[in-house]
Amino acid sequence: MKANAHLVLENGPIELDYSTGDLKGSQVIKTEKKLGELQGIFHNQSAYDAKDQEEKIYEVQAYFPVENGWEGGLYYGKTRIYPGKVGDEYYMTKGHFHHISNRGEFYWGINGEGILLLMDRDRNTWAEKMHPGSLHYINGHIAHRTINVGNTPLDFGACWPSDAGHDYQEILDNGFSARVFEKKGIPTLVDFKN
Ligand code: M6P
Ligand code: ZN
Repeated sequence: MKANAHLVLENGPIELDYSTGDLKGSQVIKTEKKLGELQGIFHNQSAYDAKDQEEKIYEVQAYFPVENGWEGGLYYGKTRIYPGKVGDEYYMTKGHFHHISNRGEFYWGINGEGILLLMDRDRNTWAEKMHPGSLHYINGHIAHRTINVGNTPLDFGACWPSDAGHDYQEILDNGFSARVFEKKGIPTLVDFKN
């Protein structure tokens, strides 16, 4: 019997490399953040100014199967943060709340050693260790930033609602209420609440 066209099995549009988390396929969107695009993010401004502004700090590969803002869809991302520091502060993402604040997100560690910094609307900040296999549920209303505290790239995956959006303003204006510095070779959470 002849197979119906709609019953023929095809590959999906995206393939996932499990060892690196890399996404492959024509629909993968790649973005990168150079140090010069992270103005105001790091604590030590003179150490920031002294560095090569063209250095790549992190890059994101993403799969957006539905239109931005679509209610009920999901987005998928893989981020790589390169190892390094500005002064004693480790390389990290900008960090954000969600534009629709109650939308949650999953993160999971793939390669490298990191810290997930979490902050509520009252500016209470706490942190979780990221490592290969770590899984992190980020509740709605919680700002999230990832930090590479190792000597190798930090790769992590993410999945979030397609209508969540990014709200960077609070972080650009006031930062997180804690930062992670290397102190005597050890990643140390330092309170910046006051
Ligand atoms: C993850 C997801 C993305 C986010 C990226 C980089 O992949 O949370 O939505 O854009 O990390 O983080 P940021 O946008 O804070 O720079
Ligand atoms: Zn998010």
